Amino acid sequence: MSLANIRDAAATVPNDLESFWIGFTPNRAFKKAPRLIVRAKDMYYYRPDGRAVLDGTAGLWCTNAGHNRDPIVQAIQRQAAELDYAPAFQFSHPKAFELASRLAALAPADLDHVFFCNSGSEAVDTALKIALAYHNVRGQGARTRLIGRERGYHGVGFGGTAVGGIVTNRKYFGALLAGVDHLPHTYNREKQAFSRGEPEWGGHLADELERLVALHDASTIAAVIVEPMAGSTGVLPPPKGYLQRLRAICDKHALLLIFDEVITGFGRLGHAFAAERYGVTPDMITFAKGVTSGAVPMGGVIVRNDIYRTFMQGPEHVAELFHGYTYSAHPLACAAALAAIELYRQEGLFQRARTLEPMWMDAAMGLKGLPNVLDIRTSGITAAIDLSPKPDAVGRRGYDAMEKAFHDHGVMVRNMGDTLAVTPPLIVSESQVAEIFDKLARVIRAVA
Ligand code: PXG
Repeated sequence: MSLANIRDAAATVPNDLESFWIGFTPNRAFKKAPRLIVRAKDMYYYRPDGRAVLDGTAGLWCTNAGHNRDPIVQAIQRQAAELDYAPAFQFSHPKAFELASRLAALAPADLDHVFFCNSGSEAVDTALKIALAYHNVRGQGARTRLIGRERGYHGVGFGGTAVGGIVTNRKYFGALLAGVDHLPHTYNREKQAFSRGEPEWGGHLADELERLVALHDASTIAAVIVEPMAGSTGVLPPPKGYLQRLRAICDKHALLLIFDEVITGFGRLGHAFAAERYGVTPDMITFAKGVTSGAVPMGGVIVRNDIYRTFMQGPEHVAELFHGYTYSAHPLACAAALAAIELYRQEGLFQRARTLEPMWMDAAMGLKGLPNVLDIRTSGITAAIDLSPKPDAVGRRGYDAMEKAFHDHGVMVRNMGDTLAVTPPLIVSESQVAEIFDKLARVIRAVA
């Protein structure tokens, strides 16, 4: 095709629904009845026809400050006009350092050094690579095993998929990483159903780490990675004492403990990080999503001083870590993150999540007793509702509920199979909480 023809073709190509292959989404069903959003403000999304949809999901657990907040919008606009891009390696820009300092101040204890990337998946793979390299640099290169957990979600990179524990995310993709093992998940419906917050039963499951250490020997294990509260699998708050026991076993055997806080960071559980809520300090924290309140892609890893210092050896003209991304600490992301963190601080949104939690929990638990409701779990401003699957179509009831909520009731919730997840922005008002669960009750009756 000549250049002129290409230009003509581009001008006449219809914007149909075929070309875009949407991830983690049933494409054919979506394209029959698209759920399109064209605009957003604060707690609301707006459809092409102008109808408002109450955001019960904070996008994908990320717009914690609400949508299109003026200070964040303005910060991005200013930054785009001032500095579009600076090289991520060998050169840098001031906001990257300013943001790293802000994040180090937010993180607990001596988690004082920040490595930037662009998503939760990259953050996880970065943390796993730092763990392997750390042991290498300190002369324990045989520590190559990584331990994740059943039902864990750590993004879609090969590392994150390997340590993850959601079978559909793993089974199509071959052998993944060698030398990975998994802790058992912490959910037991018989012992835990309708627990208010962190369940009493299950702390002892952390001791399974001792079994894995006995099997593989500590000298072959680099790190353990868990979500403090497992999100994507359907909100599994950690049993009381579980994370403390995991920490103690990691200490005993010099295993690095990584908390994947991509969902739990930035107020979702009422604190800057879940590490603070649970009083357990990991060796690394991965973050993404809420760091910019979803406005620009960004992720990263916060590491403890000792890890950073271990790398700061050797000739000073040689890079200490052979890892990084072209868009690490992108100026637009840094500007958005600085504005989001300032907004969280000014509006006290982490504290607000903490204050709202009892009311939130009561509202969620109000769905108990409705048809097919098998369990409800909450922690911070998150809730998951397990519906019983239709015998002939697992996941159908959940999918129908998500669709009906959006199309018929103007509220966005997400389904993971037959589990519904509700995780609104932290600016949600008490009356909006009531509205979300009121509408969900109607939806749950409609899919009975
Ligand atoms: N770790 C955790 C704990 C996550 O929740 C990732 C890593 C990966 O982040 P990126 O930015 O690469 O997507 C996540 C992402 C859901 C859902 O349905 C959750 C996520 C993403 C998409 C959907 O709960 N979490």
